[in-house]
Amino acid sequence: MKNKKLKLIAVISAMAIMGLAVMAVETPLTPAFNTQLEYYNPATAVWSYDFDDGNLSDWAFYGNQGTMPYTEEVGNFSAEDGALRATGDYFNIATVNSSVAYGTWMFDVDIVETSIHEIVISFLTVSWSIEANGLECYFLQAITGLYGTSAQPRLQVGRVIPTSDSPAPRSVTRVGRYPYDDLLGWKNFIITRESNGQFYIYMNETLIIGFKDSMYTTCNEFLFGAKAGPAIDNIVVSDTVDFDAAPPEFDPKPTDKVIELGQDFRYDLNATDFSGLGTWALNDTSNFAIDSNGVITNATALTLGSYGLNVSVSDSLGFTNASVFSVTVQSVQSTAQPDLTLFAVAGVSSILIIALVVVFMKKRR
Ligand SMILES: [Ca+2]
Ligand SMILES: [Ca+2]
Repeated sequence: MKNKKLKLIAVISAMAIMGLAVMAVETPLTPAFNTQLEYYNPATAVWSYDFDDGNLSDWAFYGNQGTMPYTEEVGNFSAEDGALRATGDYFNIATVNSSVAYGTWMFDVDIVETSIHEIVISFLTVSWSIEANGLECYFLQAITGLYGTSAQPRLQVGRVIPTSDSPAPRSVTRVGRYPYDDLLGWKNFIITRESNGQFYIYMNETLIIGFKDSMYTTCNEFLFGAKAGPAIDNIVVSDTVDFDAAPPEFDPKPTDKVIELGQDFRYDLNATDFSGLGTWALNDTSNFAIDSNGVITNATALTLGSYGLNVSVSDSLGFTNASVFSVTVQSVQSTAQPDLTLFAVAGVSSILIIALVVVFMKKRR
């Protein structure tokens, strides 16, 4: 467990994987962003285990195998080396009571390759069953080999919801994935969840995945599952967010705007961040200005054309997020108006037809 202030240097390399859920298909892997920080605020743990006394009496062990619905087998774990290590022949599942649904989950995992290439930590489990191995949960999954259609070692995060499907009564939504070639060995994980549902997952204090989900608001169990080999240790769970290395989130994301020539431009942007917002900035300060509340206005009379704006916002720790959008200034005439010409033509045509009909009828008399 880390109980000292982390001192690291920050680099943000790219922004990705925030927000939208991706259904459980093998989509191309997208590098997430690497962020590090100097911010860790240790809290009082709600529960913790370092397994150094070898006592596993609070934990329950299960095992399963095959394809869904899984059959129940004997699961086995040992704490002989001071960590909770899976030792049984089948897929071993260890569970312990946990009521934390918002806050911080910290743990170390010894990532060891197994025949099924998968380690699961259902850190927020509402309910689960042997047959489905997780029914209602948020999970972190370490993939060490061929899994689905990809053998790329990776970390995946997602949500499981129950369904009426058979024989697999659950639906898995992977909300984020992070390719990582050097995945084997002991790795430190920190997961935080804010009251608005925002999750961040860090590996070795580097932000790897973020997503927002509010389906599950309670928790009953913490679950660790693997075939023989992998272990978990130094689990510390608190009900406060103790770690932040994430940049602000735009809320909502800026969108393209259109104004008419001669109009003033005003756009009030918003962003949220657990540690509080720092400063706003714009690329084009000759034509636009942005104030400390994220309100963008024109700094000069805007001429016809399109302006590409890059707006950035930092948090109080210096982590920055940016977004790109455009402001288009169009002439007043180009705004959509009802086409009066067409009505005029239609009107003239109607009069002509009526006139012809009248003439025709007169001739028949
Ligand atoms: Ca230990
Ligand atoms: Ca932050």
